[in-house]
Amino acid sequence: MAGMEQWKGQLEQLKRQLEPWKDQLEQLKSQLEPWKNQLEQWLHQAIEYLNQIPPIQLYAAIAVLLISTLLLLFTRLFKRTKPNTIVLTGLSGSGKTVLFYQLRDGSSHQGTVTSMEPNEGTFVLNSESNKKGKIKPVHLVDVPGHSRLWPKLDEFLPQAAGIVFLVDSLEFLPNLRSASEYLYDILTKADVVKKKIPVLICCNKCEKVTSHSKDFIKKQMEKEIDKLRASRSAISAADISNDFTLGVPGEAFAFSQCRNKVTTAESSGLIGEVAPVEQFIRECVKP
Ligand SMILES: Nc1nc2c(ncn2[C@@H]2O[C@H](COP(=O)(O)OP(=O)(O)O)[C@@H](O)[C@H]2O)c(=O)[nH]1
Ligand SMILES: [Mg+2]
Repeated sequence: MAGMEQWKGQLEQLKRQLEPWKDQLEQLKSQLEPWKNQLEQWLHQAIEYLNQIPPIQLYAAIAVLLISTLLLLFTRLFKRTKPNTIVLTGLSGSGKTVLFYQLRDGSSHQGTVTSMEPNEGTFVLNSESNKKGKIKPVHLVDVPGHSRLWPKLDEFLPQAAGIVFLVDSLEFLPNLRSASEYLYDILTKADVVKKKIPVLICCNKCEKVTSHSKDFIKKQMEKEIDKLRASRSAISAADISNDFTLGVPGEAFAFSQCRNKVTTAESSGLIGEVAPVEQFIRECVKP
């Protein structure tokens, strides 16, 4: 019983404390009164105005408003889900790491990095850092092209907006077979085929006079992939290791037969001739 009394007392106290607040609220209410009247008047005017407009015009206006809001929402949603990952890959020694730093910092960081782990970063390209306005950053990953690490590629492909496949155009012929095998595997990946992820075959180290041209490299790789296709389709019947087949049956393989866009370019990460790569990246990830 005593507990109850105490409680009651506390409640009384609280009530007394709230009293001044009540007054203030009352005051605020009276201050808002003229506003309320004004608002009511406006509302009245608005309704009267609306009554004067022919209904068709009114419906049209509402429809336009609705559609534009929906469109806005839709584009927002769409934009957010668009991938911005560019995968930089190719055989070891083709110049991925140098190119990565060249794109990010505008310098090659010669000899400071020898990592088997992917280099990864999200940034605005160095060449764009002086541009005004908001530029969408690119998520660039340097995926080592060692067979043991190929699963790494699968990790990044689902979010890839584009693939830069680096080829060493100095030491091209000794690596032709393995580079073509790697490219073959990329071009037959389900993600790449279904999402039509663009691939840039980037013939790197082009500043050297002894380097091979992109046309030569393209032709040689097409020939090599054509050979691979024949041998692999013989295996595939029993053991399907590739997600998709390449090219048109009965025709010599050409990159133009791929469902995704495959283009070639020449670059030199070492001396910073990377404009074609930057252009490719910006075609895949709109700024
Ligand atoms: N001449 C020349 N050498 C390059 C170029 N890019 C990279 N290299 C050299 O090629 C070697 C391998 O480069 P790196 O970026 O580590 O290749 P990664 O294994 O693909 O990451 C290094 O000795 C680089 O200095 C280039 O554009 N021109
Ligand atoms: Mg590297």
